[in-house]
Amino acid sequence: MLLYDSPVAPNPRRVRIFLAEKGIDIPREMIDLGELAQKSEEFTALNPFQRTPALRLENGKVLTESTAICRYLESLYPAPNLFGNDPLERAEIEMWDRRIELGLFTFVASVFRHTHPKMAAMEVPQIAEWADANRPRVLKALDLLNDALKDHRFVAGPRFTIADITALCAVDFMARARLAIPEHLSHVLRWHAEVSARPGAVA
Ligand SMILES: N[C@@H](CCC(=O)N[C@@H](CS)C(=O)NCC(=O)O)C(=O)O
Repeated sequence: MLLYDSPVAPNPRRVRIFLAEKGIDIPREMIDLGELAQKSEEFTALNPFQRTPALRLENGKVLTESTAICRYLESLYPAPNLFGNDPLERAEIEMWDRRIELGLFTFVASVFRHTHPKMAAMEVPQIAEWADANRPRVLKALDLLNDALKDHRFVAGPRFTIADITALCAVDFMARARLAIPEHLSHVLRWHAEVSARPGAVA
């Protein structure tokens, strides 16, 4: 297997943290997004969507989408379990992972991609008003997350899962979009401190 990874990019980081939590290491090739290497002919042949991460398998197939890559790796390396052990837990983790990816990560990414000068070559057209429209959505999503974290220690329940990895990468990505966790969201702050202290968070 070969993982196409990009330093500092938040979606590849999801896979890096997942690998660290599993205690596994797989060979990597760096795709420099700053140099638009994702748009090269060679990488486009692997992933026509021109995004990282991507995982090339022994049989030549290529998986993309962070969650799909992690789900595949979960099947190969089941312990520790990060996707759920029974039908209800699996569904709850999936529910939260999708809520965070579609209802927080995407909003943060829109603010970053539509404001940062370095993103102008990737986000065409860059629309400042779209960033403005997404800032309050980020705050609303964090409010909802704060409410959920009143009742459970981690995003999807009492234990650390893939949903925490997605949420950690989304929340850390906020700094690059010049957004901060509001101070009154004490449960988000408490959760963020705890998950940031895990060894895998440095990935
Ligand atoms: N939904 C995809 C998103 C992948 C994605 O957007 N990756 C970013 C890096 S964080 C990328 O490759 N951007 C390059 C570009 O926009 O041209 C996933 O979960 O893997």
